[in-house]
Amino acid sequence: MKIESIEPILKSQFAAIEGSLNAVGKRFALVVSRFNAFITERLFQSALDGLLRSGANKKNVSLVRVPGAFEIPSAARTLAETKKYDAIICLGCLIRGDTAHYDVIVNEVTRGIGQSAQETGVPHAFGVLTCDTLEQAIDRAGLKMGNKGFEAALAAIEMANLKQAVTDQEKQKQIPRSARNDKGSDAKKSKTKSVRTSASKKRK
Ligand code: INI
Repeated sequence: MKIESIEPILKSQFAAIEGSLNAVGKRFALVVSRFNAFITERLFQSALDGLLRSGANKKNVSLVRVPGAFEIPSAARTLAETKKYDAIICLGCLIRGDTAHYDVIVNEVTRGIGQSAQETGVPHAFGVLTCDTLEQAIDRAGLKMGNKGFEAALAAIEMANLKQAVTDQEKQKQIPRSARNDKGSDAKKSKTKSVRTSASKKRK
């Protein structure tokens, strides 16, 4: 009951800028690690499926393979710096073993991907599984928990479109209102007003 009464208020009072899930014309790079390839291949297939089903063209999708999750951030950064891509999709699989290797790598991978996104301004989707067991990884690569590769692809599309929407809006703000090309602008209104004024003057 409460949710029903809140929803219309939220919709009417908060105009949000959001990225669409339309990938037409967008360019993507996928960085996929080979370690735990049994899992990462499934993440990759599903991410590609998500991109193509959203309208991306295969020609606009690049695939880069790296040895392990640790290598994902530097490859992602190299790709982002080319400025040839609207978003980078990072796919890997870290499974906690008996050694401390997982713990050392996991933070570095997360931080590195985030840092690359923030410093280059190119959206990066985080599709790196961080699991305690192989079973958990399988569940997140197409079984009980969906497929994180697909989710990462959709996040990348949305963020690429969000970036474009914000950039377009800012560009529009730089243009004086009178020169803007939008319907119902002040320019049109003032023109109508001045015509009316001169017409009414003639009548007088
Ligand atoms: N790489 C992974 O992608 N997942 C793992 O679970 C993993 N573990 O646990 O060791 C892993 N290690 C390799 C690492 O990413 C680097 O490729 C390696 O250390 C060489 O730099």
